[in-house]
Amino acid sequence: MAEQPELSQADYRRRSRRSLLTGGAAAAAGLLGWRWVQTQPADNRIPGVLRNGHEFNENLWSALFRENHQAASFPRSDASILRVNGRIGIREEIDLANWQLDVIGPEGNNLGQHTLADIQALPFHDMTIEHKCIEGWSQVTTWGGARFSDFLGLYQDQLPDNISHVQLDTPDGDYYVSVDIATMRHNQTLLAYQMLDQPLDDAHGAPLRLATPIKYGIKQIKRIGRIQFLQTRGADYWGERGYDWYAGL
Ligand SMILES: Nc1nc2c(c(=O)[nH]1)N[C@H]1C(S)=C(S)[C@@H](COP(=O)(O)O)O[C@H]1N2
Ligand SMILES: [Mo]
Repeated sequence: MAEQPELSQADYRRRSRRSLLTGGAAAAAGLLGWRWVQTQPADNRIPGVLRNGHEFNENLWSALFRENHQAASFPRSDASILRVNGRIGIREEIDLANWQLDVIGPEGNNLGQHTLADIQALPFHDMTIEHKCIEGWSQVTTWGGARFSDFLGLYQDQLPDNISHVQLDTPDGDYYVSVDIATMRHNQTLLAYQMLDQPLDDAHGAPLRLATPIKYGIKQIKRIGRIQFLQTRGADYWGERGYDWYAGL
């Protein structure tokens, strides 16, 4: 079979490589391999993965995600009650007695409802980690709750195996986050109902919020009312407003 007349394209690639890859993108693409970058859908000969802004971040960082990587733990004596930041979706008073968690499948189908007692029946885990806000502050605190992976276990049999994201919404739908499934499965990702061994107060997201040291605070939704398993990236309040969708640490 005759060789493809690829010379000029290879030439082009060699020459354009340096100009396309700059800064962090260069370092990360180096790790992934140029070949991988080249196999991503291209437009105008610029590999899609280098073109798509925030999507680039998500594809790239999730490809580099190390499943067993553990974020640093801190001594409990370093922990304090977090400053309150962000009240979108939690401004109205919450009726804790009537709160429930709705669980929805990828087609919008109802999969289940839970009380807080259901979540508390899952194995308890706590962690003292650093909470990082994208606005530039961080603080060490202690979270207690159930691993999302254990919660996911309740639904595994009912879900297709190509679930890629989980979307979590406040009961009023005003705040919502979409988080990649690898992060949600990580053993430091909790459905938290305690801070410093006490039940969450309203301002910190009572009765249930997300807590994970591998994402910025923007993803750590307070007062979860609804969880949906998705086969595509879902809606994300700050992602839709120009912040990094992946928001990984
Ligand atoms: N419902 C809801 N959850 C939210 C927010 C918000 O505005 N509404 N802000 C996020 C941001 S930016 C941060 S830093 C953390 C802050 O959590 P804290 O108030 O418990 O410190 O909550 C996150 N979760
Ligand atoms: Mo934040």
